Amino acid sequence: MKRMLVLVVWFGLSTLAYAGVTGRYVFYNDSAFDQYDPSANVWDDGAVAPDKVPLLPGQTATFANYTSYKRGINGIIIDLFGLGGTPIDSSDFVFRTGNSNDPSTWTMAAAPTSISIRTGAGASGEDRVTLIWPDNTIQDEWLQISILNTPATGLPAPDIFYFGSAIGETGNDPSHAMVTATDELLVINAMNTSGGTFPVGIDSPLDFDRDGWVTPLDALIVQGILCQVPAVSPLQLITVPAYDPGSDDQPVVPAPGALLLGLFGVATAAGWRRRRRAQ
Ligand SMILES: [Ca+2]
Ligand SMILES: [Ca+2]
Ligand SMILES: [Ca+2]
Repeated sequence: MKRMLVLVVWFGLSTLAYAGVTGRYVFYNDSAFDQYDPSANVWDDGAVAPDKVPLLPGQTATFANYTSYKRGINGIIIDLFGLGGTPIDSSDFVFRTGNSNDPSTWTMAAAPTSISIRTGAGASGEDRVTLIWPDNTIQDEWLQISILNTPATGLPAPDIFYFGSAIGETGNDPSHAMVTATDELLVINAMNTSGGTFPVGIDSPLDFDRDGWVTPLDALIVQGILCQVPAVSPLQLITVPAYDPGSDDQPVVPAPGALLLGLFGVATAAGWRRRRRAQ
């Protein structure tokens, strides 16, 4: 009985790690919104794509999960709390790239060239981790990011999310992410309607070089994709695997259940000790 109680306490407390991921963002590194600064620093915050959200386990991709940036995916920002105190490096992550529904078959991606932490710089004061890849090393495919449960991250279990890249895609058809002449026409027609080039915000679906303007250069980016030989394979609107408690490649387990279990274990152990003393 005593051993069982100890086990319950240990299991409950071991899952009580006070750490978690509160933000997962893609940003346009070295864009106009980043002051054209290729390094990781506070400017990156202004280049976070406000209209993009991570694809999470069990979900099917939409235009909200991939970017059209001409440099591909070159910057990811993660907000975490409860970091373990040791430096985070590439061994705290697994990166895979692919374009199918089965990420276990994807290719291991190159580690970021830069992993940096800004303490307290997260959206609500968490620590902000910035990952930077060279331009166009991850493009026209999906990037899976697994933040591992290591002493450095402090996470109780891995956290997994995805962002995609489809350079030159306007998201004009929700049923696919194919870059076609229609995407180029949308840019040209918008300029014709405005009487020429015009300024846009960071969430414009027509500003592929993210210079803050819709110009003929954006139309040329689409044309470049259409003319590539061999042809660029379109990004697939994938459905990624759901949470699987049998795998160690999983998102963070919910804390409330662990908390209750831990408290239950502590209370039961205390009661057991009281009964022992009374005997
Ligand atoms: Ca930057
Ligand atoms: Ca399209
Ligand atoms: Ca532009």
